[in-house]
Amino acid sequence: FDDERDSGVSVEEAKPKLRRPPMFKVLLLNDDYTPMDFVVQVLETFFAMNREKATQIMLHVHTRGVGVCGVFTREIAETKVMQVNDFSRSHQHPLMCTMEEA
Ligand code: NFA
Repeated sequence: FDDERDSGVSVEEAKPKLRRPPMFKVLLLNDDYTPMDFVVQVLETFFAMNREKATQIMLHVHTRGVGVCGVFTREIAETKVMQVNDFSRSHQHPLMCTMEEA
């Protein structure tokens, strides 16, 4: 029982010093060669967007040069970037996906 007694550190009353993890925007960059349909396919496949949302984001990237695909914790964002860039490369499109802290 000796190691079960109250240590003096309150479990119930201590302020839980929990912090939200850093968040990262996953970005898609415009280029002159990647077909619009391919970009829409990427947004549907890797970011779970419906056709309408994917088309809206694709057109935003096309006209503004860059757009946000989603905001994720570091590991998820890194995985998305790798998956999209591998997929684009495997289809020989120059589409570029990057990330930056939100
Ligand atoms: N700009 C590309 C085209 O005209 C389309 C595109 C959109 C590429 C968004 C990359 C990102 N075919």
